[in-house]
Amino acid sequence: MTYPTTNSASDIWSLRDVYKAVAGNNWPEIISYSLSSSATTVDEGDTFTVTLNTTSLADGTSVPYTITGIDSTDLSSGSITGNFTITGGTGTLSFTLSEDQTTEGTETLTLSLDNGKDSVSVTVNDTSEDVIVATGGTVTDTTIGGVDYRIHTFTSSGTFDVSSAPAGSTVDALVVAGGGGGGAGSFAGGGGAGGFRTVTNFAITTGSKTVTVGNGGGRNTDSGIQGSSGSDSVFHTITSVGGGGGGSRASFADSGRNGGSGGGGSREYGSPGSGITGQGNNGGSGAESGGGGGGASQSGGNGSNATNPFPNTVGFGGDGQSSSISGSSVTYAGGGGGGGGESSGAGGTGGGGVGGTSNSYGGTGNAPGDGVPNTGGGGGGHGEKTYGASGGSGIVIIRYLI
Ligand SMILES: [Ca+2]
Ligand SMILES: [Ca+2]
Repeated sequence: MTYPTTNSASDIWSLRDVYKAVAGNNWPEIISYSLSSSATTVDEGDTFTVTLNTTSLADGTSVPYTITGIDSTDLSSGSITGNFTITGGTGTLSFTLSEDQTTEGTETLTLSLDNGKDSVSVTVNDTSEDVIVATGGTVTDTTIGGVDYRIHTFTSSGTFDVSSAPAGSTVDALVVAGGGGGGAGSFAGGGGAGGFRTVTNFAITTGSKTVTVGNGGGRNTDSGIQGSSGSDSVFHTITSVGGGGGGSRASFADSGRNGGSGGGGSREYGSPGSGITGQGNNGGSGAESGGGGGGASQSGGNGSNATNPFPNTVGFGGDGQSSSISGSSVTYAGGGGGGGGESSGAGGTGGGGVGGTSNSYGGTGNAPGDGVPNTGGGGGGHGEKTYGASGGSGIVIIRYLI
């Protein structure tokens, strides 16, 4: 038995020294194992490495490990079980998390040596979730009430192409058709708003879905025909009907057209166009002045019977309906105002154009206002024997959870 020489206070024997002194050349090596990770938190898709530092292990030694807390589908490279191979006392393994498009919540991955000597844990953020993947329109992401949405806004026709839709996927959608044009000639009817429809939790599957954004009814320069109706807007199986054109001056054209919302009747007691329940409302009746076009939440106002002063109360355009599908409240689908003499019908909230006035009856001959583009607002009816204003184009907005 050989005792090591001690020469200073710092040269104190360790337990190992004592053991080695007692056991001589037969003492068992004490092997240490220490695991470390290149990251403590990773996202799905990230790669990290785990290093095993050892003492007293020969090159080529295999040290088995097992990962718990995730399963094999969570890794796109690397294995749930396997071995570190030791070189110069160290073994290193690399792991990449799968972008699995599965909603799992945060997970904790723990790699443990099978010999129980050490383990290391890594937090995995659930950054690849079970969501719809789609293209089309203008895409924006927003948080509404703490919930994350992706929004596709179509201001012109296109397609909504769904490349991935997990089972049970749904979308919300707003579909607003083009507004009707106003009637032409003196004291004409306002155009009806485009049909306004919303759907929530609408089931969606993969594939290309048609999106049509209806145009507004065009400017009408012929008082012998009614204002042009707006065109329908479509999302997949959901159709909103274009707004009805306003009645024009001629007795055979003085009725408002039917539509999503109906057009207003013209002077000389033109009858109003009918709206479609669930999409809009009726226009107002014509009297001595024009009726307003119907809006999504309100019928158009009736024209006035007054002839002295002649006529200065005119049918207003019916108000539209607000939607917060985009994350902020926006009003769509207001009716166009009727045309009058001194005054004219106001456009309905939601893009309805104001009616025009006449310079023959105390007015100043103001031109009627067009429906605002991408609101589905109806155009105003004219007070003069000129033209009825155009309806506004529609819009389609689709959103879903991300
Ligand atoms: Ca995962
Ligand atoms: Ca995931």
